[in-house]
Amino acid sequence: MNVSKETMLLYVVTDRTWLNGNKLHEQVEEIIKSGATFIQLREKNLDYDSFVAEGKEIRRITEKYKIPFVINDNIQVALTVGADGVHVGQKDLEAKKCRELIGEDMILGVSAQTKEQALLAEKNGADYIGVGAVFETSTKTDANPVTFETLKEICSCVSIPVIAIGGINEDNILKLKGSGIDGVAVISAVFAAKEKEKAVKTLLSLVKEAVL
Ligand code: TZP
Ligand code: MG
Repeated sequence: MNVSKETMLLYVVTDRTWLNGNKLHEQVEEIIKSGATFIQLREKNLDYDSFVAEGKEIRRITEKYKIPFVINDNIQVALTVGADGVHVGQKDLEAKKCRELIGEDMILGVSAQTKEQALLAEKNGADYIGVGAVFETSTKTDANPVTFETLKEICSCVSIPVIAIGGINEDNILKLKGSGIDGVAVISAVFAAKEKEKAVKTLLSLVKEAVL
């Protein structure tokens, strides 16, 4: 499935760390209403049934607002909840195998840290590439750093959309200008923010400048 470049602008990845007793799907709805263009459900510690239950709630909301919705790593959950696709990293199931399992119509996102990985992912059926960590992040402790030069190189060598991830916030997002990215993926810049609506609106207006 082709993903349109406009939907890649502000890709928000979920995290329960800062929920403070609130419901994840309610926060996701607020984030979408404020302008997020893409949602990824990323759960590292939930059991299968809870993962599916959360996935179904977020499917309902993303459907209502017509926002693409993918599941991190877990194809079984993606298929069960009727998500639009899956996102996998270099240590997860390889892109080629994922594409075989999900078919042609679902979205396949792949993380890449090098030009070679990005080209291979594109060849094997990825619809977009996530590149990072472009800045220092404490959200993913095992993230490998990716330089601006590598990000730029990846953007110029693949023809599918590229989004940057890792430590991106309103203070550094414009440093990505000129790299050729189509959007940014963020976790803490939105989920750790006290005023999520404000955070999303600010990031969305800045990313429009960063992709020019
Ligand atoms: N992959 C590379 S960095 C990262 C992931 C999932 C974490 C991004 O989180 P944050 O809070 O936006 O730095
Ligand atoms: Mg993964």
